[in-house]
Amino acid sequence: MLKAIIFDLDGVITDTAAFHFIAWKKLGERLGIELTEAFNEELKGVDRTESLRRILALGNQEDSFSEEEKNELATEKNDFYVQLIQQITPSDILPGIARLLVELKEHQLKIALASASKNAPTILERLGLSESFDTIVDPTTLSKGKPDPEIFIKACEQLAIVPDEAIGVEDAYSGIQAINDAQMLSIGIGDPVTLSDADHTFPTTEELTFEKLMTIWQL
Ligand code: B16
Ligand code: MG
Repeated sequence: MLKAIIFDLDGVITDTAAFHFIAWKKLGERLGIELTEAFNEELKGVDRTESLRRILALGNQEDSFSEEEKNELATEKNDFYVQLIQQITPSDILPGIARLLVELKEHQLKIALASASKNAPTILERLGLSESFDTIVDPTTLSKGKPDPEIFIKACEQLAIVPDEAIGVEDAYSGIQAINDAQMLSIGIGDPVTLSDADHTFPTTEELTFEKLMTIWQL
């Protein structure tokens, strides 16, 4: 029996990738590392520390900083990112999501957030969606990031359900791997080729309706 839907944040509930890009690009410019939008795509769903490691590796600067200095660089990026996300409003909720969340609640389905972002609670608040979620996984409590299934398994534990009673929704390849390895039904939002491992894909969140989710669950 379907009991819950577990959502990723960036790329599913709202699009914060552009803000992450602006903030990483600014840090990159200071360090003499040029970031492209294509490279930013690969950072989707990847946590802050690992994103910084990949950026420094891109500029062959991985060994140029101590762990403490790397923490300072990550903080510098985050401070700028936090400033940028203050401009988020409920109008930034991706199409169809607000309605879907209401319908899930009307049908007594639980709703959880499984985001790598430590800023997720702030973003949900800016979107006016804090009350819509029954639980949020705290990424600081995890030992491994996506594609490890830990975050989705933890979301199920927090909801007191088992993974085969839930659907996971993700826009990133690594997130789909995490959902699949958690033994949950996976829904991808985006390019069906990139997300070919998902059980089902929708090109945008607009197509992700309550009716379609129910049909997929009953297949
Ligand atoms: P923060 P998701 C991820 O969110 C983003 O896609 C990724 O680009 C970001 O680096 C990560 O959160 C960590 O975010 O720096 O705010 O902790 O897709 O897992 O919702
Ligand atoms: Mg995402």
